[in-house]
Amino acid sequence: MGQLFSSLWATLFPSAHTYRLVLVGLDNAGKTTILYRLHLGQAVDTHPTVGCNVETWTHRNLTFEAWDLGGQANLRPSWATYYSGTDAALVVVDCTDRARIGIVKAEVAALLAHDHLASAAVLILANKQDCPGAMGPAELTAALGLDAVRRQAWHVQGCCGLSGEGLVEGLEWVAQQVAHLAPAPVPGAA
Ligand code: G3D
Repeated sequence: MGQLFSSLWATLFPSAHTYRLVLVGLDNAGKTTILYRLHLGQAVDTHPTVGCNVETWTHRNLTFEAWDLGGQANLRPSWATYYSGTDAALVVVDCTDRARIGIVKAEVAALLAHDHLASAAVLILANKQDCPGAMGPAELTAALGLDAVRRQAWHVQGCCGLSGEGLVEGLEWVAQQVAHLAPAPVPGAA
């Protein structure tokens, strides 16, 4: 899987552009597990911001900023700093955590309403699909009310952070959405 991701990054995200991705979700959603599974290496920076830690991961021409969405509305203004210039937002959801799905819905609604994310692609990673009773992508789509979302391109991808299943498919969708950002190669250029 590690080898797969190493070669995949270069194909999916051409180096002519620096891609900025944010990865968010409630605590315990599986963000850290997924970042390690993607073989991005160690976090290069951790900066405490008001009420939470923002971790930065870089790999080639990709930058990931990752943090917990805590359900505290007073923290949201500080996230604007990190949303600025974002090409894609990846939201990790623990699909076994039905008790907090209302909080996830409110957080996703706030994220989608953010002006700095108006043109970002939004990938919802429906994580922990290996667990019995986990919400599947269709159930999660309904629970988050995504069918009403028109402003952004969005996609719900079932995945398992532990095995990596579904992550390639999710990233392929992101890559398709942001493909227009890399300048087209000049014909005949070396
Ligand atoms: P976070 O970074 O979003 O807070 P973590 O979440 O990546 O720390 O993951 C929280 C817990 O969920 C971890 O378990 C991790 O192993 C588990 N987890 C992450 N993804 C999956 C998955 O797809 N399936 C299953 N079954 N578990 C997953 P621990 O026990 O270490 O707290």
